[in-house]
Amino acid sequence: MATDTLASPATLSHTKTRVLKNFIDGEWVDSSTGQTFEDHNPADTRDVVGIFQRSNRADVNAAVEAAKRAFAKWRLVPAPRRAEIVFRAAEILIERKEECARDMTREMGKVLAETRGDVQEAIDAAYYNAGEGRRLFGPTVPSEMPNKFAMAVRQPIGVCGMITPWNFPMAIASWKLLPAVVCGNTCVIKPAQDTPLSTFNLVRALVDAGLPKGVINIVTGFGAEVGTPLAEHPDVRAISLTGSSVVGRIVGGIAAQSFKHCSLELGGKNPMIVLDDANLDLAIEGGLWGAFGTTGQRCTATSRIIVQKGVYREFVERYVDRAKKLKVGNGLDESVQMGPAINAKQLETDLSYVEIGRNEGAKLVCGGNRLDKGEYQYGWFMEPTVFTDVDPKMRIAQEEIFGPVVSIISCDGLEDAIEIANNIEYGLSSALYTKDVNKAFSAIRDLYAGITYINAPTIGAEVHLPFGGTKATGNGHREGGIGAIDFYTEWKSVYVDYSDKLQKAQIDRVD
Ligand code: UN1
Repeated sequence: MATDTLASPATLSHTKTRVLKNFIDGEWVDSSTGQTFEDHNPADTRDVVGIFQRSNRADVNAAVEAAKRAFAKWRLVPAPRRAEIVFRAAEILIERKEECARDMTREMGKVLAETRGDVQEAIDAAYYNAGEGRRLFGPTVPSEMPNKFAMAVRQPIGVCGMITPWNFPMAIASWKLLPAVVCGNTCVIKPAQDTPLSTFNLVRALVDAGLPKGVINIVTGFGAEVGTPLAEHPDVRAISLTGSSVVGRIVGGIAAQSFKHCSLELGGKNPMIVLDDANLDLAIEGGLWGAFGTTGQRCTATSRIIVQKGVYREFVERYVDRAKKLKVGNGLDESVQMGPAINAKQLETDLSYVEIGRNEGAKLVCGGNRLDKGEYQYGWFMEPTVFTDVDPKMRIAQEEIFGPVVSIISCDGLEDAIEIANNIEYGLSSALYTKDVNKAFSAIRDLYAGITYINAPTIGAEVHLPFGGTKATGNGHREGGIGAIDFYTEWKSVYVDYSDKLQKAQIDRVD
């Protein structure tokens, strides 16, 4: 088994087992524990995609130390120069898009078209943030005083810790790392243990583009052993997590102890409303993509479809008919439409909700079973699953499942639909299908969520608009676009008095 180094950047292979060490201060280093863990292909668990370091607090400390040293120099590199490295990384990722996508399908399971999209999202984020290197705008305002200049500049925060999920292994890492480094911060990232390889592929592109040592460090391992020490470390000044609301509560609590900047992107239970006047073909197409794309493993996945009574029956009939025909399998096969669950535990959760839904009295009209025969025998597959006649209060309509299980709920009209949509713990994404512009704009105003789509499903956010949600979906920060720049910088207000005398603000008024 070959151990990867930066000297062999372009030799991604799709059959070998990669052995990857931690990446600290530009060097590949073993974990201080001497232990490793395996990353398995969820479509075929016999395939070991990689062997990674099972790290602990000592490794986190070493990485934070390296990031701290690197920060002393990196913060002084002009932002446009920092951004040029990110721009070059985008060009490198374009060249490596196909191999990165194949690596990602192998470690994460989603179909190739989607992993190409995930890599593309990192490319988009790189171009966007590279552009920000020449902006990083701050206000310059007139002073109340004569001969005095007033402005505010953005300054980097220092060492930032990132904890990323497995469902968008490269895109979400890019949402965090790229604005952070363009703003002049240095980073320690802990990728999800199910999908670390894609983070290495992203960081490899940045290093090949010229990123200096210590600016981004990777420490692999498990939440309690790596994530917690990272969130606790006093020299980590900002922490950004994408994960479950349960983990968010823990990380947020830890971060508060040392007054870290803390950005939490957490769960969702995203509604798609279909009104009587909707283009049903479009709504069915969108509902299938929203619910079963990425095997339902998006925080933005469409997990509740709220359909007005007049079209309910037709929608259900046609939707279920299509859902039954979706081709499930290994995402490396281009004809497959839905891949496996990420791991045994997630599949178990998905199947447990099938039971919960049944027991609650919802009607199981499609799927519900594990697929484990023939081509499926070595993977974590299940059928696309649809419940109808779901009461909005049922657990299957309230709790995030993160799998291919969708609940269809009927409603009387827009007002009723919005009430159902909002009556939930989360507020990430939402969608409405209608041809009525008045209804569309009312829903844009009244759906209490961070994202609303009109005539498109709940997934498909672009990198230059804010991404995040309300209520238990987060703590008010937004990723993407300028929100990320806000998170990774601190304001410094600057007053330059060139009057040559003491001018007392609010007191020496010029009338
Ligand atoms: C997620 O839902 O976990 O908006 C991230 C989307 C993707 C990102 C999703 N661009 O569907």
